[in-house]
Amino acid sequence: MSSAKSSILLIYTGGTIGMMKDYTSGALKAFDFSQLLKNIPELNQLDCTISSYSFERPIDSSNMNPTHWVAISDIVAEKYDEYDGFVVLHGSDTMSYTASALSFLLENLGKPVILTGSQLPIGDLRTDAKENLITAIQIAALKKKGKAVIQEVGLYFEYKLYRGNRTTKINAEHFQAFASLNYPQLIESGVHLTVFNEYLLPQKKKLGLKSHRNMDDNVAILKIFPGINKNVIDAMLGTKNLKALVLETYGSGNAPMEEWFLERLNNAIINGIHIINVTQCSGGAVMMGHYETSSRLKKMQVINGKDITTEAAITKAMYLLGSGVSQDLFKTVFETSLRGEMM
Ligand code: ASN
Repeated sequence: MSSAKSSILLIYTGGTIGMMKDYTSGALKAFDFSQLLKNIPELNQLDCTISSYSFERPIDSSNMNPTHWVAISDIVAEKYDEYDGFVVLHGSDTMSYTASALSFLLENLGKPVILTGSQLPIGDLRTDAKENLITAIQIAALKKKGKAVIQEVGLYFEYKLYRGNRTTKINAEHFQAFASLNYPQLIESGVHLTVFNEYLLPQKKKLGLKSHRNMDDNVAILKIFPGINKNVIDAMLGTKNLKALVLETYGSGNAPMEEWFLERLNNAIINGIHIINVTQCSGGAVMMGHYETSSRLKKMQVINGKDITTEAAITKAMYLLGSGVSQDLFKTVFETSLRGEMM
């Protein structure tokens, strides 16, 4: 850490982390965020200054949508020069989607934006909120030779910092609620914080932050299953204004070889719908052409999602469509890693 204290902005959006138990009634209620330091005196021991900003109406993350993502990104962009790092408190349910979306919206990010939350409310005796919050702040405050150690969107949960756009929520019960199956952790919190420098996104040189504001929601996700029928495919591909479809396929990107299925996908592509092949496995990558069951997909110009998560794929599609990338370039740009989201 450099000698100058880091200044951190906590952005509170809602989720379980921000709730306190009212011990008289036993009910969970939203926590008054202006009282944060009073309720968590441990924060005073951190070697940084902490300010907070709260959504006017904190939400359960199931209610998150692209408008909220842009709102969070706007706050970071607006306050970018004032703070050394940002911690976003967020419900865990859709945290991986928000982390992925923010990674695309915040281009050339040179400071940490760390999302965290908890499985139990901050006021619960056995809460995981305090450790997650305190360590997320410490990580956001980390500096080396005056420069931020983390210069990307991260997600901190249960002793691990992950690249945000590589994560997925894997458990609704365990404190270890997230996994990053296709990319190693960036930091592990034990007695010390161990930073795995080789896995961090490279330090930004002189490029300034470029924040984006457009996400196009004319997208969909379709998880295929044995027995999927024509009506389902037709309904999905016939969705009004559909521009991109994330197709969750089997294993390394495989799908049924039935003619009616392939023909429908091919027609959709000819009609300008981008189809992105991602695997429905939790880990591993799409390898189109590896099996016969994916060769036709490759030939008809289905986009290779490689090892991207579904969360990153859908938000990347929204971002690219919103950024106005041309129809011809969409496939090439999608298949390129923009923020370390894919191999
Ligand atoms: N439903 C909550 C949310 O995502 C779950 C949590 O935060 N643990 O907002």
